[in-house]
Amino acid sequence: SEIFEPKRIIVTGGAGFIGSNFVHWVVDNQPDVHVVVLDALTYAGNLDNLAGIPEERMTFVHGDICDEALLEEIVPGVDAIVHFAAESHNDNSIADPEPFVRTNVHGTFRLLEAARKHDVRFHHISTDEVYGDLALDDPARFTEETPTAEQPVQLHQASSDMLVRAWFRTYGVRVTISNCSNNYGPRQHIEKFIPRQITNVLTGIRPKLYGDGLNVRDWIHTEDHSSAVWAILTKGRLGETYLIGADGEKNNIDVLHAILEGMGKSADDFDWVKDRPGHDRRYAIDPELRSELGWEPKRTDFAEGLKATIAWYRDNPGWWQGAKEAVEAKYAKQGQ
Ligand code: NAD
Ligand code: TDX
Repeated sequence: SEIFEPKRIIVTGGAGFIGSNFVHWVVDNQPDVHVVVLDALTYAGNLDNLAGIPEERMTFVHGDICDEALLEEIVPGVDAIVHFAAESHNDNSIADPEPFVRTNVHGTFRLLEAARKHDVRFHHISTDEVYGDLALDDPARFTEETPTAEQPVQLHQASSDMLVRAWFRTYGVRVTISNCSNNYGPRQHIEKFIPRQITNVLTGIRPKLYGDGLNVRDWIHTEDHSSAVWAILTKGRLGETYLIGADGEKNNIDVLHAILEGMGKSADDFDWVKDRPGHDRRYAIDPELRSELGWEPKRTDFAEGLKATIAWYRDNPGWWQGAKEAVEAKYAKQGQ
């Protein structure tokens, strides 16, 4: 099948965790591509995430994906929009869902309208959590056929996926969707599980484990997510949904033990805290991407990846220290 070769792409949410890792990946691996980052720099966005990228490779636009007039300025003439911008943290969505509906649903709608008007290829970054959760002993994993979930924390993500499918079917917008499992790696916000615990240890706070610690997440290094998105953007079938995963299932307590061990702490050096309401038990991806697009994850050694991630937070205290107190104060208020 034909290979799509975009030369100028908009990356929304490119100052966030996964988006910035994708921008670095494109700059490092696709020398002919110019990236336009569109990011509102919410609490989760950080311009430092794009430090070191030369001007001739990237243009940064500070703005909101819901801003129709701004999209009219920057979308004409680009070949593709790769859409990472979102409210992404489940604990926040339980506490206050409104920004999630605004950015994830209305923002995706605005981008789809701009892509339709200017005939621009659109790739939508979604998440495995739209498929709800699995029992710990379920032999099945999520596939493209798994029905979408019905919990509030997932509905805004599932809704945006439905919009994308509708804009393909009704208006013929050239779309693809990917639903990836849990990412880890450098530049992840310290509200998330792995960076929260690493920076807890670095600041002398005991790590915090929700519930019984047996919830399972399917971990993938963010670099592998980036290469998978590029494979889908350039070789994926239009209208298709692709699940991205790297066979990385682990329960939270095992991940925490690996962090503690890697940082010279004893295995019981942490606190059990209040569980997340409606806490999804297990996410697990059955990736069909490999055979179809020839994509393979490379960073599948979790111990090595975790070690590198711990080193990154240790070596970059200036990146996270300013946010630490407020993040922990917010969690303390929630009993977490
Ligand atoms: P993040 O919270 O680190 O980054 C989100 C970025 O979007 C930030 O830079 C923020 O400033 C920007 N943004 C938010 N609202 C915006 C708006 N209205 N206009 C413009 N920019 C806006 O998120 P992340 O972890 O990088 O996740 C990105 C996407 O990938 C989300 O949809 C998330 O659900 C999905 N995903 C995440 C994971 C994971 O493990 N983190 C796994 C699979 C899928
Ligand atoms: O302090 C903590 N202690 C703890 O036990 C935190 C922050 C989390 N947890 C648990 C909850 C989850 O079982 O760790 C697991 C991972 O939590 P998060 O990092 O919040 O990720 P998760 O809820 O699994 O959501 C992630 O995957 C789906 C991403 O953050 C989402 O953006 C993505 O859509």
